[in-house]
Amino acid sequence: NLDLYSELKELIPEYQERVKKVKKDYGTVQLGNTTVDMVIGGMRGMTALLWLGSSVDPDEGIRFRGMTIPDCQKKLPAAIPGGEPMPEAILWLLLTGKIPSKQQVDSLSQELRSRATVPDYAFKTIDALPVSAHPMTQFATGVMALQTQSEFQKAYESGISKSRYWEPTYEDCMNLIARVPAVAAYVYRRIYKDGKIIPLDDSLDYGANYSHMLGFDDPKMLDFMRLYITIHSDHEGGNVSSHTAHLVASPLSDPYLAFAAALNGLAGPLHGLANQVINVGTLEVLRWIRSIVAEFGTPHISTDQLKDYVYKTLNSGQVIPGYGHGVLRKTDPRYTCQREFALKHLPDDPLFLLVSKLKEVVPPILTELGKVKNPWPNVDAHSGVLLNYFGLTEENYFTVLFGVSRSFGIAPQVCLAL
Ligand code: FCX
Repeated sequence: NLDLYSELKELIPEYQERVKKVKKDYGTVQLGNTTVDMVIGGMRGMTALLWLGSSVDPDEGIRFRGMTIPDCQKKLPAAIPGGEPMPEAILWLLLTGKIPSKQQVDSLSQELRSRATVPDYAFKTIDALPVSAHPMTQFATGVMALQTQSEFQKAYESGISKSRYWEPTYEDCMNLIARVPAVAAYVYRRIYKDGKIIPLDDSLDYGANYSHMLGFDDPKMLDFMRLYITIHSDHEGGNVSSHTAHLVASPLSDPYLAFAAALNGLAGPLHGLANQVINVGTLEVLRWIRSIVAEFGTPHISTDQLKDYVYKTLNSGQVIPGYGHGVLRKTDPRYTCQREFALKHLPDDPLFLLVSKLKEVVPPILTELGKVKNPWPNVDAHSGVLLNYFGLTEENYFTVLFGVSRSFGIAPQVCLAL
């Protein structure tokens, strides 16, 4: 099938049968013991959700439908020869479990463009907020305004059968995914570029268009945006944003409501003991790196100076941003692929060199503390510096990029929910 809907129309009834059978045959099988730590840790380490799109192994990191990030980079279609996987391809993979062809991805690209028109009142709703409102507040408000277009809500009111819930849910997911970049770009341009809006370009794919609407047309940035959206799309179900979407969708709140709720989780301050992944770390990392440069007046800092700064941060009672993880116990593969991207495209960037040096300096110091379960870098240790290199320097906006990406990971949960 060239289009995703036809593909799903074949797959979903089979999937629904399979889950029913698993429930019938294995419904009483125990999956583990619940400990006090797990409960206090916010279900940490507890097998508690059916999560189809992705899984996170403590040592290996993320797999999307069984595929590692390097697998995705090798096997998923790219927009340019040797380029990064396209977000359209990860969406196809997340929903179907199959690797799409370039033709299928191009047709999905076109379909998303055809659904991308945002009603004017969504922009006006954002305009009702002060420009000083946090970008995530403006973004979530725009998403709530889009909710008025929910197909699921209409279909439910007209009495659709349960086995067909997925169809209007799919419509909502596709419209939502198609429209969020324009809403997110509007927020960026409104806050940082005097409201000068850049319209969607009909010749560009999803990731490239988002970058273009933000105002960044460097071909390397377009490809970085494709990679960024792909690797941030999903991270199993225990993290705040994914978990929130799953929870809010469970009483049949439509995908817009579920996604807006997820964004509000994503926008929260640093996670305490409760959970594993939200992206506020990115913002902290870039600020921290800038503070190092400000302290020494240059990004070219000796290893000893850097060690001193790391100790100074720890001694002032702060964590080292971009290091550690609630689940992972090795270097985050989302960090590694961004490092490889930087090595290929900006090997001499001073802030990238500083990030590389930190990777040598920080883990031994965190290990020395004796309590940090994972001294290695996570996804957030890198993305801010790459975005900064391409000119997207407004760190308050970074969580919105993560939010756009997370709309992808939510789709399989809500479309395939029973
Ligand atoms: N720097 C200093 N101390 C750290 C640390 C770090 N980077 N990471 C963990 N620790 C400390 C904890 O604060 C805790 O100390 P305490 O017992 O005195 O409270 C101890 O080590 C044990 O914590 P641990 O079990 O290893 O880690 P948690 O699961 O509790 O927390 C996070 C995981 C990610 C919250 C933690 O490692 C951290 O704060 N990291 C820095 C912030 C960051 O990078 N956030 C981004 C996370 C994520 F990858 C993402 O957004 O995707």
